Amino acid sequence: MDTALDTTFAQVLRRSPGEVEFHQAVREVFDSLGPVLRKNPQYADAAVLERICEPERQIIFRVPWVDDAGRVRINRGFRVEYNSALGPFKGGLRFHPSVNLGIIKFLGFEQVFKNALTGMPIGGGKGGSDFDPRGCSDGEVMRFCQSFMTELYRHIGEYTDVPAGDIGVGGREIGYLFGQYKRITNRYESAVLTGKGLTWGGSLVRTEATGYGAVLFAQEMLKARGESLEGRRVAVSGAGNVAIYAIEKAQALGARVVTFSDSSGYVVDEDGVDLDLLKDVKEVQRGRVADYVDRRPRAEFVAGGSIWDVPVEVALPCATQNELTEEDAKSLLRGGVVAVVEGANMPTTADAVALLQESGVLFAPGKAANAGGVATSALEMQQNASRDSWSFDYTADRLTQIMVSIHDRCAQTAEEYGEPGNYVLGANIAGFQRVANAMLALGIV
Ligand code: NDP
Ligand code: 2IT
Repeated sequence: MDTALDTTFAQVLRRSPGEVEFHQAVREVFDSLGPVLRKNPQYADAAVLERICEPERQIIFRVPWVDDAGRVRINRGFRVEYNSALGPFKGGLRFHPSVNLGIIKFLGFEQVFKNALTGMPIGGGKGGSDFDPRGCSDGEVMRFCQSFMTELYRHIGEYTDVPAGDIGVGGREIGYLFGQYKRITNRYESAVLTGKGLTWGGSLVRTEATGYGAVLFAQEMLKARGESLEGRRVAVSGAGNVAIYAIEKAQALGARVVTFSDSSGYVVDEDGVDLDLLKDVKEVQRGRVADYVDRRPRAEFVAGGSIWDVPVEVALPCATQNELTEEDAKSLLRGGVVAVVEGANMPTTADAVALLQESGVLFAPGKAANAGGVATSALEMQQNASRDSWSFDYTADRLTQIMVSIHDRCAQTAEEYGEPGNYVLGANIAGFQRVANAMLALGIV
């Protein structure tokens, strides 16, 4: 790294000790920025780098709730309002026991650049809680969401900060959160949250958008090399919102998805995933991936182990951070992988990314490839602002245009900086420049 980057990175380490995922996310962006800083001394003069690393506001709060047994439970709530140079803070809420401030900061930091890449008027933020919805009744989830919103409501708003879903937060949770916001504020402020249900302000295609978008990005990347997804063997990790709709789009484009997973193991289905069955298991029954094989005798469930041991040509990590390590990258290379596209946020470790890139594998970073979700959230905000709702096809076309333009922006930027095909560099530089230029224009704030 350059000296300016070194100094700022040392400051990040000093200010945020122990937040390893946050350090990893900053490091990954900084590794791309040397040439931009040399070309643009005005960024250093205005301390853009230091300011971009420091969230504008960080909110941490107690979330008390009562479980079905009448026991009082306490969780910790977070909202990190990272950067609002381009628009209101925008980003999801994650409910998972692993959530802590460092995780939310890494996600918020990534979100700033991702949202910039969409070309839409949205700043970056992220929030969540160490609450574990798994095993909770609907009533418990509702009471938790109501308590969470009883503090969060004062910090958010259509023009201020617009949360959405992430791991553990889907349509059900957004419903309970929106209901409590509406009740407390006595306002039907639709655009305060995105990912809403279709009858109360939600947008068609938002549910599908992240997974669809990641596959559209994969298709563009392959197309740039004169290849396609047609007939490819594909692995998609996870079995949640992003994974399910990545599988759906990959199959629609003629690929054969042979494996998916959750935190207990992975399923191999050589006949290709039966998506109706998977949706029933996950979206209707809220079950585990192992339940899929009970109803699909030819499929196999492998407890533990690594999904990346399954030989495939295209890998889509769609579960969680650091789920694809250097060892996994070696397995993928042995299995003949040609493209890795991140549906999740930072699922690939830094050494794994380096190995894949050195080996000539096409690699798409999450902040570009999974931006379809937040971009469609911005489309939901547009529909809410104009009190309109668009058709599925119109919204899906907008998503496609956005993913193609993110792809092209990353590819062109990489080329401009002398590293054609380096989508990590392209995404980081293009995202950074859009935020940095807005920050320069807005003065020292
Ligand atoms: P969901 O909660 O719907 O699903 C998460 C899935 O990942 C579950 O199947 C979960 O399994 C699995 N998973 C979680 N941790 C692990 C692990 N350690 N090993 C294996 N599997 C694991 O979340 P989403 O699909 O919404 O989010 C997935 C990823 O995509 C996250 O990184 C998120 O930040 C990112 N993302 C999401 C967007 C969205 O619009 N939802 C937009 C952009 C990015 P289990 O049930 O066992 O925990
Ligand atoms: O990581 C992400 O981009 C999301 N979880 C979606 C954020 C959003 O505001 O739709």
